[in-house]
Amino acid sequence: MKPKEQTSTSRPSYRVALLGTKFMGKAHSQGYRNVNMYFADAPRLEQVVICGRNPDETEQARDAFGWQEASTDWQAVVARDDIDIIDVVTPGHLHCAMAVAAAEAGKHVICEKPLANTLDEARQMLAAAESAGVRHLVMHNYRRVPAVALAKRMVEDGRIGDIYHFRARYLQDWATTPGLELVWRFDAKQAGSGALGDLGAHVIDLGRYLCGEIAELAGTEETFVKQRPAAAGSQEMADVTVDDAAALCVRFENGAIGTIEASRFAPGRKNHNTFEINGSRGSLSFDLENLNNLRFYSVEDAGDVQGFHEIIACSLGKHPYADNWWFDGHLIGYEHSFTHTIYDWIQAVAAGEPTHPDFGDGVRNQEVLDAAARAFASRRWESVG
Ligand code: SOE
Repeated sequence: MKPKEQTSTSRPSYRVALLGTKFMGKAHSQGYRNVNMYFADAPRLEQVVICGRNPDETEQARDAFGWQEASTDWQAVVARDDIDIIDVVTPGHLHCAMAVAAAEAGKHVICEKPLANTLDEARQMLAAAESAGVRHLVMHNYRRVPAVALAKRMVEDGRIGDIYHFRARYLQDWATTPGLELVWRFDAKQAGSGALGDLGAHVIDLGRYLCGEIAELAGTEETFVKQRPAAAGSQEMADVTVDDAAALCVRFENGAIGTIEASRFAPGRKNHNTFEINGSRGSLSFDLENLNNLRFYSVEDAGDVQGFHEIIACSLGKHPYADNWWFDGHLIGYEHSFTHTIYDWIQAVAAGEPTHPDFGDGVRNQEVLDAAARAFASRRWESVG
């Protein structure tokens, strides 16, 4: 086998506007720039306009990320009739206003995770998208890391049997940087929550995707550094108003039990989004810091070779998305998960079909985050939803 060839066919095209210019602006732009190069059957995507607050920074992003225009007026961009898709990659406090305006303007909408800062906002976003009859997606990109998509296929095929455990943690350490100022992720008004919503939302989505709905939970949170410089180099200190870390104990509707952790205070863990699923016929284990690989243990293996297999999930004709990239073993990276997500999304938009995770998944995710906040306060088990 060999990678798919590029075929030039006349295909529908979609004009995109991106609201946001920072880290996620770069990651999403990379996806828009590459989807037509590597996925020959994808509708054409046109990077029309990128929006930001600062004119100079937005112009730099336009030039660097391959957009035709730059704007600092997101409302005007959302109202344009030459835009088909709005992609929201701003801090969480802007998600609801932007996504609702986009839906009401008849645009298909992508939004970064978590969908919103509150359950009420998330429900407003879903209602607006459904009422407008537009397609909607929340960018839980890790579902489309090939090794994770392979894990999903293996669970669905019964390769690990009935699920007993989902054990997951998403650990980073950037917040332990000495003297780090109060960036927006430490401010509840902008971010909603801290590690719980930023990192925990990803793990909650993977738990829902791979193991089913979470029924109830208990948990705790901590803010280890309670004040930070109000701005870089400032002597004035400001309060951190979100969690630095959270730990949950969860029970799934199907009877499985598990643990979910999210922390920005794990020195040495740079982007350590890892899960293990244990079932009646075997186990699966994944680590984003080794994202091409999936580890699989099967009780079917004969005694003398029992052990975790290390699967390199990028083989042509075998693994999700592999045919669109390179020959076996050439590996891919974090950014490819955005390209895969945008590819599946635009295929669904063109076909007039829903794709997941949609805003309904975003609401379910927000219900888990909301239950976690209630559990932190009550110090009791809380139901989800
Ligand atoms: C946090 O640092 C972060 O950028 C998350 O916000 C992203 O969702 C994750 O993919 C990488 O880490």
